[in-house]
Amino acid sequence: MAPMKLTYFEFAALGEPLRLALAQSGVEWIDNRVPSEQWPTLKPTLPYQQMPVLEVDGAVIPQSLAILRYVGKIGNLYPTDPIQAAFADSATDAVSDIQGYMRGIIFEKDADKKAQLRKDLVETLLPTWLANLEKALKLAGGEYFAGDKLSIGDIAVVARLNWLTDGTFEGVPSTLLDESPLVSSLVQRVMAEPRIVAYMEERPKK
Ligand SMILES: N[C@@H](CCC(=O)N[C@@H](CS)C(=O)NCC(=O)O)C(=O)O
Repeated sequence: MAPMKLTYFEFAALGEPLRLALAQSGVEWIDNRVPSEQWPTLKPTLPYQQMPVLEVDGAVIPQSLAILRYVGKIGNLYPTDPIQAAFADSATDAVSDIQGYMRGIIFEKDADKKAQLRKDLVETLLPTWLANLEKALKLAGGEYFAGDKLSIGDIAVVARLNWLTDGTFEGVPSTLLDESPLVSSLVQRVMAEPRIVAYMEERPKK
């Protein structure tokens, strides 16, 4: 079987959870990062005319969450127990909620509205979101969102938090996780996984 190929833009957004999950899964994969100038040519060839897509043995899988679950299933990162799988999905879906809001900020053209949306994100939405994640983790035993094992739900949350705190998303303080000890330890635990450490060292620094 040829290595899987993940095709996405060069930035984190919807691609980074998939890259972390692929890295953690241990499968062979190609990190195909498309420069924005090549996008207009590629766009009409893709199933939903959007990225990410994952190519597996000639099949082109669209939609980031479908890809994430697929990688979870083949990479032992998606619980076989339906209830635990639902908890992994809940964490992933909670990430989609905040992603929708962040997308609104990124695409807002009016500078005043953008600043207000950013303020609401940092002062209201993120603290509430983090408090809810903290509760979900506590309920699940404190370490992971789906029982006692790393899943795609943890990876989705951690990838989003990395993006929020690495300085690329303007206005989010580096102290974001100070009031969320369980979430904060989850980030450290996931980012210390040896395969993820290796991916972080090798990935393009851009
Ligand atoms: N629901 C889709 C959304 C994909 C999406 O919005 N992709 C964006 C990048 S984050 C894209 O391809 N934008 C370029 C375009 O639509 O032309 C998913 O989760 O994969």
